[in-house]
Amino acid sequence: MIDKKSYVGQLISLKIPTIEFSEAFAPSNIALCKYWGKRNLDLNIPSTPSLSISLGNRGTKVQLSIAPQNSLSINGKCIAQESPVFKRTFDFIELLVPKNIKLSVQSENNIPTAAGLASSASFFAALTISLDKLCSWKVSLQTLSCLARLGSGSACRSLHHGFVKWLSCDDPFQSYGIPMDVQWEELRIGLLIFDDKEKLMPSRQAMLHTQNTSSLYQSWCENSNSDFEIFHNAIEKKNFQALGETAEYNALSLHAVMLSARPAIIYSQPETLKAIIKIHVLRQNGIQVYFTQDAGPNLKLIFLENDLECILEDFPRMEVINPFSRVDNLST
Ligand code: 2P0
Repeated sequence: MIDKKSYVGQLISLKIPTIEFSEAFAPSNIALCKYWGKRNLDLNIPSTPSLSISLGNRGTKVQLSIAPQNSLSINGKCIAQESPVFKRTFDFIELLVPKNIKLSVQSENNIPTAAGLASSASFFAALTISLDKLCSWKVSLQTLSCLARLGSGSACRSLHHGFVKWLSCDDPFQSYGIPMDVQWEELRIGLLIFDDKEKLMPSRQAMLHTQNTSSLYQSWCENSNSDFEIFHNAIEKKNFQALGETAEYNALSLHAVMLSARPAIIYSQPETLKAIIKIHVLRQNGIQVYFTQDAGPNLKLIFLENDLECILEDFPRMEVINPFSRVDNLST
């Protein structure tokens, strides 16, 4: 199997930056069909296909400037050189720019960091686009998606707006985010944030632990493959019920496989379960609302614009996102 450095070498040639400053934005994405496990740890090639929805103008802006030494700030807060986030960021940058180039990286999120809201995905996607601008690689979004994937697997989906699929395959050059040509203007995502603190176990570690210790992991992979097909059809046909039911099923299966790891990984909190029960009661009362949950206690509700008022009665603090509201091209 090809190593990371040779892989990058086949995608871009390392270049001295041509400008002093660059900036780029990338949206957060929420997986409907989840990525949970890798067939290649080094290159972040997933065990199963996944499918996400990008969150329009909610995500991360990254600004890069040439500097005397490397530095990183997130939402105005300076990150210590010894921290894992700093190391992960500059390990990634050093793969993509000559070693003697030092950068100041400033990242601003308009979505809670480390709350299971995929901010590492939007960060590495925005960082990759910004590096492309700084170094004038002038490569395709497909190539940028392959590069962003090395920072964080799910980042390869944040290179695009709307619905994005990411296939699982042996060839690392074929594993990137592919946008679906579907606009679903009425679709809404509601964020229910119960806890925006750093999670107890980072996704990367939890994913590996699940894959290595759960006896249900193989079934999770089989189910994911069939869920992916159902999602694909549901989105193409705009079959909301199939989309919502499969999203809930896939998220609950993700948490079931984590519960079956040894020791178990438990991200849900009492508020999570209370909200899930409320959602089920709403559905019994004829409101078409579903949820998905990632590696954290928070829920993301999935519904259509028509039902917004009713859902807000039960969840008045829900933040509502219209994934298709705006959106410029992310191309460089
Ligand atoms: C996803 N998650 O599909 C799933 C669902 C969390 C739950 O992708 O090791 O931070 O950097 O490739 O991308 C989180 O995993 O993991 C994630 P790495 P990443 O959105």
